[in-house]
Amino acid sequence: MFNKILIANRGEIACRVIQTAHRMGIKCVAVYSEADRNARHVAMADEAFLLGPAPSSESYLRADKIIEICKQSGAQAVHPGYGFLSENTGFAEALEANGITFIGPPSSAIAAMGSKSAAKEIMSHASVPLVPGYHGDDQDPALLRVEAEKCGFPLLLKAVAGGGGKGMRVVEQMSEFDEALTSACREAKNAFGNPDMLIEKYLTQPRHVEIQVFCDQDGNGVYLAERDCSVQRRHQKVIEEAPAPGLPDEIRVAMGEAAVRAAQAIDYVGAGTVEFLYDVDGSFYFMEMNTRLQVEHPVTELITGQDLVEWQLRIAHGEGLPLQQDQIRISGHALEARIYAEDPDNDFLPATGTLRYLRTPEENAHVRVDTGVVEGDEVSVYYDPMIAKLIVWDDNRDRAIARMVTALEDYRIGGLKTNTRFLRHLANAQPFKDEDLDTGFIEKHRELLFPANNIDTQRNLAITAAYLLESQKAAAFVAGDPYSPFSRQNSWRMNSQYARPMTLIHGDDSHDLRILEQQDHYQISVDGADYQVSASLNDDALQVMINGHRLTVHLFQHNDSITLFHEGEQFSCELHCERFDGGDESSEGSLTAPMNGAMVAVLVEAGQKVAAGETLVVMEAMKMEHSIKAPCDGTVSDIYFAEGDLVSEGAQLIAVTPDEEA
Ligand code: MV4
Repeated sequence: MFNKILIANRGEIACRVIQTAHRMGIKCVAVYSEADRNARHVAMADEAFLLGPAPSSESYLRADKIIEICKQSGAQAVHPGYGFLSENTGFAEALEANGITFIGPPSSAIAAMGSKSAAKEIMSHASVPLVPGYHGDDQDPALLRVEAEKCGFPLLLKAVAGGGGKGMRVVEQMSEFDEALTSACREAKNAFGNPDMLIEKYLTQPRHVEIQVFCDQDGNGVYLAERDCSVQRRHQKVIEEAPAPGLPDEIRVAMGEAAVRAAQAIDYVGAGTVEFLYDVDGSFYFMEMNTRLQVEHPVTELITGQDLVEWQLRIAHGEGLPLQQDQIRISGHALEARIYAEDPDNDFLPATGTLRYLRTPEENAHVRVDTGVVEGDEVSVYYDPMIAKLIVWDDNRDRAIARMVTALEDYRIGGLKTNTRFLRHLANAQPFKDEDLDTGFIEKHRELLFPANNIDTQRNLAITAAYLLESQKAAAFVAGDPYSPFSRQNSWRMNSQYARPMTLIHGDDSHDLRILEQQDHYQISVDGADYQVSASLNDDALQVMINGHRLTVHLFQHNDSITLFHEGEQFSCELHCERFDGGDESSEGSLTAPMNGAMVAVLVEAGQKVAAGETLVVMEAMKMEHSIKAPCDGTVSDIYFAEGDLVSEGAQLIAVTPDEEA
């Protein structure tokens, strides 16, 4: 087995490959860009080398530098992951030329699958079912018209050099064909440098079912069941699962055997995926073959109990297939959700920012998190904004879905927008549970998947206020002031008639709260609605009883912004920081503390003459400042607290002798 390999990738897949390699006792070399200097995969590797600046073209795509680092580090093989150089024939060839093993298929196999028409020609000879249509080299428009007539309508024009949904055009009827062909060719020429088209019968409600295949260097091949990746958005997979719901065993076998034939037809070695369009009538047709380990491979691992990266390493090192076909068993059901930094409410625009708060579901036999980030990491513009893959497994699909919904609720991310709420609504949608799956799923169920926010704003504001008060006490306790009224964790409460003000901003609305601290709870008034709230805080979890309803929520605060997480929903608001100039009647002229707080400024000295209304000291609480002013002309006689002291509500802060008394 290899002693040392280099992972020519980043993010979750780099971490994932390192995990398996380390389990097999293989040393790992990571490569990184300047933007990934502190990335998780760099920390996990045994050694790491800087490739260059952040842009992929200057880092992860620099094949020459990667080969140089292999020589420098003594790495015997390279795992390319997916994306970047994973399907780059030049890179595979250059590695082989330098005596370094490419953990993937022969470059000839990658090349063979690079062209849709060439791939289809190979498949047709391997008796792999193809969508009826035309995929010849003759691109004479007159001939294409004849082929279109034969195919029937609706038909699909597909760019031979296209992929991932690019360069496709549906033609409903013959009268549209010429214009569609002209524009499709023009687009393909501009996008791929190749105007050639193939014609296919258009399947209106296909599912995307793909087979995981593995071949060893002796030409043996097996399939490890299938994955259903129909739930996509603009050709980006969103949720993948294995096995494909409702796929009859005989179709599984026929599809798997066709996929193995497809792989063997191109002398494939290693992990590969053969994608099929699965039609409503039970027919299936070759779509394309991916010559890399797919993002969604974990769902196959969970239902087969196999580590596909271990298979890749063993096969790349010359070993035979770890299992024969009749030894491969599938059990249960697995789902994968791709967690992205993106904004579903803004057309899924990629989001960037800092992962200021990151809490992941507990991992166990049912829940797996493949991620390349940790709390505090930046999600940058340079790379795919995937935060993690959340994979769940259970005995059957319904239970697996339930686990996914719960795991998504437990996946809490603060600091940038993510798609977790969308994913939870998708996994929890009845049509998804009913297996109403086809590639148009998301569009078809848009109303369900993008529900309006119906959160209880006032209730959430009251809970947030309780959180702020509890976290302030916890902070005081941690600050080591056991005598501070803030630090009494158990039943500390002031029996006060002073209703402390707090202003919270939610969206464009400002909400003035009034908080009365009672013996064992807060009385919180929000926009006229009254809440009896008792709460206890443990790290980010707030157990709260509000008007008799007990629940647990999680909260995260960054500066003045607080985000509340509950059942997959998020609620954010801002603590309004304002200078509170004694506007409340109870503090008018009073030289006592209007609430618990800290002294932030003592502006006078004992013996100093002061004028009525002059600010003497300033307190701070709940990010608000309160100025204590002279009630009359006079002389400061005593100052009882210094700057930085914590003071209790009602404590005498300063004394002023009025002039008439002097
Ligand atoms: C099709 C099709 C319907 N009929 N071919 C999309 C990307 C590329 N992999 C092939 N694709 C399709 N080819 C015929 N003859 C529908 C799609 C398609 C699709 C396929 C799989 C997963 C998601 C998809 C989303 C839109 C269209």
